[in-house]
Amino acid sequence: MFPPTPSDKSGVLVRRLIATVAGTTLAAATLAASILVASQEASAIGGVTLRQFAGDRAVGAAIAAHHYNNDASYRNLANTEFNSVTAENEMKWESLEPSENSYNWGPADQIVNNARTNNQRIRGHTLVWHSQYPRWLDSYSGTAVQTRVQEHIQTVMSRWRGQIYEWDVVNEPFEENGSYRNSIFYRAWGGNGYIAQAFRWADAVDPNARLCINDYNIEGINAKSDAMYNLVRQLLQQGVPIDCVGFQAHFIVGQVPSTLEQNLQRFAALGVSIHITELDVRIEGPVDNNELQQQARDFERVFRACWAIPNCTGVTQWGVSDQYSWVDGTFPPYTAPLMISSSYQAKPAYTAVINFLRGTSSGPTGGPTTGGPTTGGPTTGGPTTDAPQGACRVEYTVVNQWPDGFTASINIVNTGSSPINGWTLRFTFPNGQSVSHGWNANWSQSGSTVTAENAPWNGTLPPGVVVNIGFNGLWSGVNNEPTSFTLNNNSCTVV
Ligand code: 9MR
Repeated sequence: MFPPTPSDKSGVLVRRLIATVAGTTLAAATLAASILVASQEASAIGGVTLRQFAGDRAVGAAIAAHHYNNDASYRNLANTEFNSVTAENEMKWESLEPSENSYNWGPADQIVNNARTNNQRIRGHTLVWHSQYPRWLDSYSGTAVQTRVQEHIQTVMSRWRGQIYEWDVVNEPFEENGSYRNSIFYRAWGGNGYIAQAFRWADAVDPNARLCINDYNIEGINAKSDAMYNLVRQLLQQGVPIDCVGFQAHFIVGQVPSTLEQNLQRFAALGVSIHITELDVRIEGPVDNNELQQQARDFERVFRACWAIPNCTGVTQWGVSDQYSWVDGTFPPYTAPLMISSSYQAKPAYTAVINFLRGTSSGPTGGPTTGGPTTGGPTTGGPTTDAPQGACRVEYTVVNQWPDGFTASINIVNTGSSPINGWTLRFTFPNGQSVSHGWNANWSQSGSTVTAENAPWNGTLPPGVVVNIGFNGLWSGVNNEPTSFTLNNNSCTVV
């Protein structure tokens, strides 16, 4: 393992804490200004939905604003089945800034607002990508490109600071053979230095967002995923604030790589989280039932592979239904790559995934009344003061440890009988450890006491629902687990 250096990480911590205060204020102001009502819709597919069994993971979909506006069935399924959304195109640079300094925020804002209304988390996609950047950028080179990339990251991430839980900061940096793509960014920096720089700039803007590098054809072990693995390891070693690797997972039916599980696990073992960001499994038309059954096995396998890894944050499919998938236009005669059909019916893949999720979901009733990581999020006004409410259970797990660093995951369960609205978790490190970067909460530390206040999207904690938070920390000598935790000043059971 190659830990981040302590000096770099403490610098990151100071920046993160300062920016956290600013981000919290902004998020609270935004929330106060909006009246947000959780969706009461029932899914058009059936009585239960994927998101009800997601636990603390994301079951997401890429959303297109114009289909959302024009197609009620699409909108219904987008709202009811998924607890996480990604803008399919609306947050790309060419969409946001088609002419220099002239921004088109409307469609992306709408996706953010709709997601918040429907208690969904939002993945940001994508900041630095060789494709779908505006043509005007091509008139620049060298440091002029660098300046504009910095402005782009700052402007875009600031707009939704505190509202986006994961950002694809860098997208598709590698060629298939594992060499760096010769993009405008690669040329402007004279090498791969743009990647570390983009993460540092992104971290300075929204230190609580999980910052990802995302690519395709890195799902199995091959030259490209080896290159990605080595890059992520080096970035961590250099103290670059990278938190996550996105595996796009654009598959052909029956061709999910045999090394998928092994590959995801080697990345997770680096201490980063992982996300299956753009899953689809295309079939060569005309589609027959055997192929739909194979597609179901492929989908279930990907969910299983993710769910087997504690720091796999979820699976996002690339679209809502087969109706508008990018696949038909790009790979004819391939078609029908998603879990929901073009007529908005559940396909065998949907059934396989919901059965898998039902089988693994925890919680008092198997989970059908809970909304996973997004429960109640946007309707709460952020952390409250420590009003005593409810009892709690906490599970603290060191999921990875290296010579002076570690990653910890904390599950918090409301074991009381009424919802907790706004929460603050406190615990004390026994051996001088420190938090260098946390996620899914606003983190701070004073002496050995650590405080984690709910993020805007997970402030409401219904009875029996688990919320997962985590952090990367530093340790030396001994790294014992904290033995007592309080939630809103109430002692929690520790398991
Ligand atoms: O699905 C997107 C499609 O509508 C766009 O035309 C296309 C343009 O390149 O991008 C598609 O999404 C891509 C994603 O942003 C990055 N990974 C590959 C996806 C499929 O091409």
